[in-house]
Amino acid sequence: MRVLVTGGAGFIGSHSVEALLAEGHEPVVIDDLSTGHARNLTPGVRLIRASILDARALAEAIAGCETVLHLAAIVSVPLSLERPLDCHAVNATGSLQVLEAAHRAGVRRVVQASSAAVYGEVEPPIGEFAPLVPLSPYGLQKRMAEEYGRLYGLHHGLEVISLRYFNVYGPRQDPRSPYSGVLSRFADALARGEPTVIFGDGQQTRDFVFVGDVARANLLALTAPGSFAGEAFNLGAGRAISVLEAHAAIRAAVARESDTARPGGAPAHLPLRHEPARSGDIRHSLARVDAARERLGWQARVPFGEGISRTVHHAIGTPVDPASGTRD
Ligand code: UD2
Repeated sequence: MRVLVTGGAGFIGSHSVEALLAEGHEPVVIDDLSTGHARNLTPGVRLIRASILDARALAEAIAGCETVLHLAAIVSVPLSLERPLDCHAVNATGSLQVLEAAHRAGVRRVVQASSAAVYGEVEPPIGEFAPLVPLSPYGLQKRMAEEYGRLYGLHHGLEVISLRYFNVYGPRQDPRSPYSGVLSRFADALARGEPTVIFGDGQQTRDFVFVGDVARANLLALTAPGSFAGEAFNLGAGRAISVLEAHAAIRAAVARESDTARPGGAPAHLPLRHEPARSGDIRHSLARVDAARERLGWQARVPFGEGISRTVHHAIGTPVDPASGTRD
């Protein structure tokens, strides 16, 4: 199956491209490389370097594709508050462009990345039928994309499945932006022996799901037999972990890993600072994951400890790019 992967050179995208290749599919990637990297892609994968807002490039990329995995987005809650128009353009209008291009190209199914942010502050565990009252432009934009997807099903027979990711982590998540996922920031800083910051008391919890599990869910959603038009599924591990617990797990993994890499070389001093809680942060987030298990046959497999080891291994093993200061 030929699959267009928007944002395919990014964090979740590149893992999804690998999962598609491993099953013998043919991914085609459109990515403007705003946060992704061409080096994330397996050599030989076709990359069209363009934004999803470029209708002509999108039409060219989508031609001949049976399905679309739409991941391209500006993925940040705080950034969507600072730059709502830019984020709206990519996350809402861009998603609409992808749906329109898919409809015109006769695509059968679109699987699109949504987010736990569509729920806002809801009593966990959060099921798919919880009220959708997003607290940020980002959550609203993802919700709009879901709703557009439902309408394309209703009016054009395009099957659109929305996957509501919870907190995805793992190798290749960019750690160097202030908006990066907390675990990539901790792994990168602790691997360098740099200070880490916990916003608030650290007792806030998240449902951390490993990127390999998310890539497998994307693949299942693209290929599952049956009809799922307009449906949305939570993707989480179904376990609440506090930021403090995660910090301790990463610190331990860094000490273990540094010792293996350089015996006796574990950083001696790993300072931890507390700062005031980030405005707009939700306190607790935990997914109910029964729907994905029952309908798609998916559940997270990688235990948190193992996911952390792989993330830390990558952070320690990847040289820092001297030009950008970023890791692979
Ligand atoms: C995640 C997603 C976001 C959206 C949202 C849905 C990421 C990067 N963001 O936002 O796109 O889907 O979930 O609810 O996956 N923190 C620290 N120290 C740091 C960085 C963060 O203590 O250096 C805290 C932060 O204040 C928050 C928690 O860690 O309480 C998680 O922060 P995050 O930015 O990784 O993810 P979140 O849950 O805000």
